[in-house]
Amino acid sequence: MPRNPRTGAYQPFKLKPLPNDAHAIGSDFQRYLSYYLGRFQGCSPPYTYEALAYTLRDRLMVDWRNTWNAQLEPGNRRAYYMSLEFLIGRAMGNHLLNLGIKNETDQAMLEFSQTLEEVMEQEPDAGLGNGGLGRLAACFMDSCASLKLPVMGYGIRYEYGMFRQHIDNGYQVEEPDHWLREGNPWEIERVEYSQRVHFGGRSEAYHDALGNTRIRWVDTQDVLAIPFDMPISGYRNQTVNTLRLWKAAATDEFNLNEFNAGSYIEAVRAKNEAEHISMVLYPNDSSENGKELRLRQQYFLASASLHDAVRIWERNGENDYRKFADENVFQMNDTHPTIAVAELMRILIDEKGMMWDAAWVITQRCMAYTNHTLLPEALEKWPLGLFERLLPRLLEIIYEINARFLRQVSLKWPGDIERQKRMSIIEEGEQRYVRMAWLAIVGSFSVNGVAALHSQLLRDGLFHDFYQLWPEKFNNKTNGVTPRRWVAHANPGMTALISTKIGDGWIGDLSQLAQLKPYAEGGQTDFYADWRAVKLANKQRLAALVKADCGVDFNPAALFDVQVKRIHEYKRQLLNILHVIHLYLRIKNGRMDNWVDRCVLIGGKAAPGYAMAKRIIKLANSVAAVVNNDPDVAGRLKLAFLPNYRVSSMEIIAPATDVSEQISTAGKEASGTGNMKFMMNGAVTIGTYDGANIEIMDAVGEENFFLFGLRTAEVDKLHKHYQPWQYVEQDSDLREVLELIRSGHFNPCEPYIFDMITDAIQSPHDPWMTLADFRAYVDAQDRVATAWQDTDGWTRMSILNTASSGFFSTDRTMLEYNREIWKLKPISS
Ligand code: 26W
Repeated sequence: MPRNPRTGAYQPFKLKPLPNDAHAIGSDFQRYLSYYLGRFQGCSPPYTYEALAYTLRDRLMVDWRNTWNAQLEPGNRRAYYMSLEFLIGRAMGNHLLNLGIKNETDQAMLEFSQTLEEVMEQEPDAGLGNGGLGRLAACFMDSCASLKLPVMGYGIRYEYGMFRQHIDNGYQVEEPDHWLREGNPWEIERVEYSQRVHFGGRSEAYHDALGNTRIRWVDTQDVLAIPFDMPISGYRNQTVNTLRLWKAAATDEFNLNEFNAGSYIEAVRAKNEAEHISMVLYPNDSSENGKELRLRQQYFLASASLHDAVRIWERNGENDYRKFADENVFQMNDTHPTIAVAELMRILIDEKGMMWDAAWVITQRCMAYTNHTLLPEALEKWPLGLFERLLPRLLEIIYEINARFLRQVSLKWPGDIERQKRMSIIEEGEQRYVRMAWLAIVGSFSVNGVAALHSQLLRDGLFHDFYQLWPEKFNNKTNGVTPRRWVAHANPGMTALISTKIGDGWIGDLSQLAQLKPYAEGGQTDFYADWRAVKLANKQRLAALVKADCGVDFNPAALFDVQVKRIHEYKRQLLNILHVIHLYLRIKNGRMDNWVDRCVLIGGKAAPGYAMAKRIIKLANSVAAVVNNDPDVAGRLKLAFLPNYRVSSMEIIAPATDVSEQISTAGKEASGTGNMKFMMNGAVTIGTYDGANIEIMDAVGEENFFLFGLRTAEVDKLHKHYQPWQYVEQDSDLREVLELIRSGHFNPCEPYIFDMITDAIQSPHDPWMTLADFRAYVDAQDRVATAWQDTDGWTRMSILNTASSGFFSTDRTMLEYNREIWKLKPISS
C-alpha cells in the first residue's frame, strides 16, 4: 500500500466500484473467459461459470476491502466464529441476490447464448460440513454480514468435502468429493498471513530474564497453515465479511533438512503428511471415533486461528493484553474447536510471557461455547495417551486448568468426591480421557444450547453440575436459517408474490412476514390461487429432479411429504418408512377411506461407519422399488430416495414441500433447522415435541401444526419398562407392517437383510422408541390427509406457516448472540 510521503500514513488505493450494467458484466465475463482462461466460443460449461465468478468477485472487492478496514479500526470489538464445518453450498446465486444484479447478469449471459441458470448449475457445492451444525455456521455468516456485524469465520479448507452419495442396488456408496478440482474462483490465498502450528515434541523449563521459570515447547514437528479467504456478502448493504479457511502445508525448512540429508523421497513424503491435515472432512455427524487426524485438525484450526486473531490485534498497535478480552471474542461451534481454551492459555503464558492468573482471566472472558447435541456418543473425549503424544504442552495446561477448577468445586461442595469425579475435565477409568465439553464450559463465559428445550435439558441434565456452579454462564439461542438463501434465492416465485402484498422489506427483516397474516384469513381467493400456483410450479421443478435422479414420477397434484436430513436412528426415518408401508397395505387391502395421493421423498447421507443408518437407506430403496412398481398402487403412493442430498438440493426441495417431517424421538434433536426452511416456504409440519419444533408450533399455533408422540419426560419414564411387543400386540396395522417386512416382501433376493432393523425396533432397549410412537404418527398422518382435502384450509395453513416464520431468521439469532454474548457495534458505513 502506498504511503503518504508527507505523513508516512498508509493511503488506501482509490478503487472505483465497477459498473453493474449488463454490458459491463458481459465484457468483463468475456475478458476473463478469453484473456484469462483462454477459452472461446462453444467452450465447456465449467469455464463459463469460472469466468462469471471472477466477474462477480470483482464486484465484491471494493466493499470487501472497505469492510475489512472498517473492522480493523482500533478499539473495534470483533467476534470470531470457530468451526470445523462451514456448509456453504453454492455462492454465485447468493452473491447475485445480495448485489442485486441478477437481471443484469441474466441479460449479459444471454448475449453469450447461455442462461444464467445453466451457468449457476456448474458450481459445485462447497460441502465443508456434515449437516445442521455446518449449515448453521454458514447461515450465521450470512446474517452477520447482512447485519454489518464484525464477525469473521475461521475454518478448514478441506480438499475433499462431504462425500458424494451414490445409490447402488439400494445401498449407499461413498465417493470422494473433490470440490476443488477445477479451482475455487471465490477464494483469495493469503500466504503472507501463514501461521506455524506445532505438534509432538516435549516441554522444557527455562528461566527468563527476570529469573521466572517458564516453559517452552521444543522439538516440535511444525505444519504451516495457509489462509484462504472467502467473501461473505451482506444483503444489499455494501458489506462483505470474511470466512478464513486454513490449508495445511509442509514447512520449508522441514523439507530442506530432509533434502540436505539426500532423502528426496522422504522429504516429499513429509510434505504429504503435513498436507493430510486439511485433506478431508470427517463424515461423522453424531459419533466421535477418536482418530488422531481429527484431533490434529482441531488443534490446527484452533492454533492457526488464535495466532491470526492475535496478529490482527497486535497489528493495530495493541500490546496491552489487559484489553485483549475487551476487543476479541471467540464463539466455539460445539466442542470441535475447544482445544482453543488451552491454546489461548499457552499463547498468553508461553509466548506472551503472562502469568497464569492474568491469562486465565483473559481466556475466560474471550471464549464462548455452543453445544449442539445431547447424544452421549457425540460428546468428544480424547484418550490421554494420544493427547500426550500429539499435544504434550496443551495437556499440561489442561491438567493445571483442571486442578484449579477442582479446587473451586471442592470449596463449594466440600467432601463431595462423586461430584468432583463427574465434573473433572479428566475422565478416570481404565482408559483416561480429556472431556472436551467440560474444558469448554470451564473456559468460557457463555454456554448456550440451540433451542429452548435443548438449553433446558442441558441445564437440567448433561450440564447440571456446572449449571449449579455457574448459572450465569448458561443461556439459550434458538437457531435460525437465512431467509436470503432459503426464501429469496430458493423460492423466487413466492418471494415475488409476497412482495406484491407487503413490499420487499421482509427479506432484511423477517418479522415483517407477519403482515401476511391478514391475507391468510378468508376471502382472499386471488391470493390463495396465486399461492397455490407458486407451490405447484415449485413442485413441478422438484418432480423433474426426482425423475432425473431417482427415475420416479411424482405427480405435482399429490401431497408432497418430505424428510431430508442426515440418516440417524434418532431422527426416525424408520417411522416414516413404516408409515409408507402401512399406506401401501391400505391400498392392497382396499382400505381407501380418507385417502389422499402422496409422494414421499426421503433423502440424506449415512455416516460411512454407521451400519444401521445404511441399512435404513437400503430399506427405503427396497420399499420404494416395490411400491412404485405395484400396479395395484397405480400412482396413488410414491416413495423416492433422493441420492446425494446437499445444500443445493434443499434449495429445490424446501419450496416444493407440503408436509415437513420432523419426527425425532422427543429430547434428542437439539434444534433442527430444516424444519425452519420448510416452514418459511409454506410447508406444514408433522412433528414431535422436540427441539425447535416446539417453538415453531408456538409461533404458528397448534391448529396449524400436526403434533404427535411422546414428550421428553414420557420417553425417559418409559425407558425403564419399555415393552415394544405390547404395541405390536395391540395394533394390527403395526403388526401387518412388521410382518410384511419380515416376510421378505421387499427383499426377495437378499433374505434377512432387514432383520437387524426389525430386531432393533422391537428391542426393549430401543432408545428411539419408534414403535411407541407408531400409532400416534399414523393418526397424525390421517389428520394431515383430512386437512389436505380442504384445499382452502390447507392454503390458509401454508400461508400462516410462512407468515409466522419471522422468528426463525438467523438475523434474529445473530442479534441475540450479539446482544447477550458478543456485544459488537455494527460497522457504520
Ligand atoms: C464428533 C462428531 C460429531 C460431529 C458433529 C458430533 C456431533 C456433531 C454435531 C453436533 C452434529 C450436528 O450437526 N448437530 C446438529 O446441530 C444443529 C445446529 O445447531 C441442530 O439443529 C441439530 O438438531 C443438531 O443435531
